[in-house]
Amino acid sequence: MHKQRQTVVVVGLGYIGLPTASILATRGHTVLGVDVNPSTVETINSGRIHIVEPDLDVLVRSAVNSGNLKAALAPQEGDSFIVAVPTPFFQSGPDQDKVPDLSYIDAATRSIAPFLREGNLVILESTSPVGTTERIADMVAQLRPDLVQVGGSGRGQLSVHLAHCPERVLPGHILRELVDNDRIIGGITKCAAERARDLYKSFCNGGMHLTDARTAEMAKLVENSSRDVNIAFANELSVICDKLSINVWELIELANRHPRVNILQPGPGVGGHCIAVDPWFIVAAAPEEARLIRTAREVNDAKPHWVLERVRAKAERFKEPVIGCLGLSFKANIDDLRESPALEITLELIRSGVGRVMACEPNIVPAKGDLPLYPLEEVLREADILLVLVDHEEFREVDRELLKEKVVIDTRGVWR
Ligand code: SAJ
Repeated sequence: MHKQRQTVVVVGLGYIGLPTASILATRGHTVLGVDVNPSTVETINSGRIHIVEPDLDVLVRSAVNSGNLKAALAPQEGDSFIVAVPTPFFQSGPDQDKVPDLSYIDAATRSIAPFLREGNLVILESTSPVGTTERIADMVAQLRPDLVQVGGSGRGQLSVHLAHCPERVLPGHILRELVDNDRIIGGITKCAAERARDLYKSFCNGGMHLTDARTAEMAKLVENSSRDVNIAFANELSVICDKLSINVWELIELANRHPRVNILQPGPGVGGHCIAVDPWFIVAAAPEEARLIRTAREVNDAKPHWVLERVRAKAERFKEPVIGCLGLSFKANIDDLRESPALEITLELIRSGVGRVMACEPNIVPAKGDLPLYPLEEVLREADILLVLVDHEEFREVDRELLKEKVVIDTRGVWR
């Protein structure tokens, strides 16, 4: 029987690893958080955070103050290990297809391998292509042959338990969703899944759904692909409606009055590290079969270019256009710029010299040398064209009187 209070090593202290490590620590586990970035480690050990997420600062401070959470550059021995590192993609092959980059997972596996003991639990939380948990098992078996037990059948079995438990929290609501969301737990063995479930039960109130590792891996990819396909539908509608002079926001609101219709919201494109990435893992695994999933990605990836064309067309009316870009993050009320279409559009406007660009991002403190950021009031005063790229609260509250003389391109329907 495993211990209720464990020593847990969490590898990767980003948007998933840090909240998970902190909540485990506040539930009485002894947690070592590991990150390759020395400044991240230092920040966390001083009880502060390096990312923006509501209430995370309070949680991390209390976890560090309790003495249960420490950050370090390298792992140590423990009872359980949670891997929460990025899984980006890179372009490869003659068609420049997007294929998953497992180098962070491989590096994390290599870093924990020397510290593994018989009976340990290793959980992969990073969103991963199907087969990654098995790949970790193979790597551990290679790096630590002493952990492979040869059974009666002559086949080797790892004496470390491995499971995939994909994170499913929504940035901006991570702490609530970490506790309330159901979890899918896929074990390489049934025992591994049960062990992982027992650990998650110490902080998660949601249902625990046990399966095998491959199904859990695919479930996570499918969840995000489903959202991507639905957003692509909304984005395609917005382009069609523009052509037909129909207000897409009103249209969607009306269509959604149907009891079985639930259309999502169009935007300038799909950003973030998850929805714009994960569907490619399915496409890479089944390129011939994943036709709808690939097309949805292409529709969403094309949306920033469509927005840029609209801005260029409007800018032509001005001799020296000033373009106010409202929002840079990939979605509302966060600071996360990963795969952000808003940032992509803003940088392209600057690069192509369409006009003078004034970017405003209320969630980011401007650093010297970076893209210059302007206060909202200044942008509202000086810009000829106001391009809404993110539906931040601050923008919703803008006095509509201030927009009267402006050309407005509202990709989020904030001022509809
Ligand atoms: N978006 C739209 N229209 C919409 C909804 C979203 O354009 O109607 C855009 C957003 O602006 C953003 C992108 O899509 O650019 C993604 O945002 P999101 O809020 O849909 O999702 P993420 O990336 O913040 O988090 C997703 C979540 N997955 C699902 O909802 C299925 C979350 O639960 C996952 O944990 C997360 O991906 C992840 O880490 O995989």
